[in-house]
Amino acid sequence: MTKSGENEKILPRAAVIQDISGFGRVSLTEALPIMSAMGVEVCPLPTAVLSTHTYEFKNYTLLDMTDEMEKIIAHWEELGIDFDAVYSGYMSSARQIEITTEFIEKQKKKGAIIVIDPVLGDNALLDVKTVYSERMNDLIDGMREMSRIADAITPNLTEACLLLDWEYPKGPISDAAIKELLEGLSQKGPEIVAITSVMDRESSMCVAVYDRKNDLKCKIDCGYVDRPFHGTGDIFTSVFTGALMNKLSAIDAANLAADFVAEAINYTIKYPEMPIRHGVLFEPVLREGYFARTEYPQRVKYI
Ligand code: PXL
Repeated sequence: MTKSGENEKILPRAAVIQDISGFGRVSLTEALPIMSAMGVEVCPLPTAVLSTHTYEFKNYTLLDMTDEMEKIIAHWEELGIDFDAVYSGYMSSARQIEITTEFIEKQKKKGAIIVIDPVLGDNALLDVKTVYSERMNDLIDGMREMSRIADAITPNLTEACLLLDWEYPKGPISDAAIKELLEGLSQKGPEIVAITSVMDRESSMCVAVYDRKNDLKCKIDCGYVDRPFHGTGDIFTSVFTGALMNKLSAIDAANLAADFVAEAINYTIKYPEMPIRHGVLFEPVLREGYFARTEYPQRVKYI
């Protein structure tokens, strides 16, 4: 087949750059089924292969794919494959961030939309002290730099604070503080910022979204369940990216992503015996044909 033949697309195509963890529902084991169900052709570029994710599991195996990533990209380039979107998540070395940045810069020039989830940590998880593992401390500067070239970023509140060098707030945060965070992150480059896991009142969680081009800021209500959930950031960014690729606006895409996560959480809380580290039950939401529905709840409140 010719180069241009390889690049012919029936569906929108995304390169998804993150780890594959065999057990525990994160990263590619979420992005692949979810984005496929949204009608996206997903091309995984694995950053690492793990036996499980790194939260609460001991003795997990981790095969770093840094060297392989360059070879995979070289082959894709040789074939002339281009992408409508690049979504990057968990990285296992600073060098990987450089490789990913170079790839993203080339794809962005060719018109790809760039979504970066600067995966680093989550204070909402009881015993994760800001970063998922010591290794993540070496990645903060790289994530800060790479986030600049994104069209959209999806940090959780911990990562938003790490990117801006803010102290993690101990309690609920005001709309004024939320706006400052959104603007601070957007000033660094991305036109769209969605911050997940934001507690805006006692017993109330939201996703805060800034669409700079349309000068819109909003909070998307996530409801509240008094326990942490794992792997929900990756689910959020998968749905969000798939929705942007299907031409939804930033705020509609974030509304859909938050609603999908809320449905997965509703299934999960039916099984209180399920450990946090097993993630959330998103599979039944897919089985029900979530993305074939014609209407979704509106959770948006402009600020
Ligand atoms: O969901 C974030 C994530 C992704 N990948 C790996 C992780 C985590 C968080 O624990 O350990 C390997």
